Amino acid sequence: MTTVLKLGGSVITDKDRRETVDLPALEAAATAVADSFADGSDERDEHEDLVIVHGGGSYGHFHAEEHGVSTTTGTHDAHGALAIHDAMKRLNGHVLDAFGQREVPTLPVHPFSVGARDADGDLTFPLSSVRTMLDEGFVPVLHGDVVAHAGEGVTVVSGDELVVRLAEGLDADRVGLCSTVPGVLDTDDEVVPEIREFGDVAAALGGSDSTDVTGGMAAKVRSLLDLGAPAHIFGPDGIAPFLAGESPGTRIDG
Ligand code: IP8
Repeated sequence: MTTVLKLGGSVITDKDRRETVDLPALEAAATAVADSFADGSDERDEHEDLVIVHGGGSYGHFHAEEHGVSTTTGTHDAHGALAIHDAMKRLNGHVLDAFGQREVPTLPVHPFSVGARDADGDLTFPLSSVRTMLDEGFVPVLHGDVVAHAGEGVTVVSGDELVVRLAEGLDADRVGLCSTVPGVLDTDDEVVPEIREFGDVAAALGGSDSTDVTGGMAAKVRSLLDLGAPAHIFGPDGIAPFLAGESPGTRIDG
């Protein structure tokens, strides 16, 4: 069983205050994952292989916006690219600390050093380091980042893109996106239990209202509909049930 879990940047940071971790939220997420590992046996039964991805929140997105960099518009300014990457490494350090303190065997994978985009913007992302870490019993932790992009210099790669790449490349069985909301909400703010095509929710999905260069819920739903595996979008309370094999929030299955 291979599980890919994304912790949204707006879950683990205060998205409106520059470089501010939401420590209680990050610690609660790390505890939920640690508890699922410690679930009564030495075997990691429910999610034998777990890969964690986290978003940019008030780290990557502030810097990306300042330097005018998105997933399609790049920069040739190395200082700008490094400002974004370094901010994401700082956030990744906080994430690793929280998981490490709870004995989850997390190790970082920095996408800037692994992936690249071709001139069409398509992402190449070799998975040998992730696969080897999994085989050795570790939990790789990736994050939204910047990558070299043919013809653009450097562009942003979102955590959601990485989730799709990981899910496809690792043939994942379960994909979970932990967001600040309890699922995809309809126009009455009720959680939509299942989405099978984008038209089901197009009217209800607006853009993200905080600084976010990679798109909000609409972009997430579109990318998850393209996956071969069912995906789930849920709030922070959904992490434990998701890792226990339940289906909290919205199930997305194109
Ligand atoms: O929050 C974006 O990742 P996301 C990362 O998953 C940067 O969209 C560098 C803005």
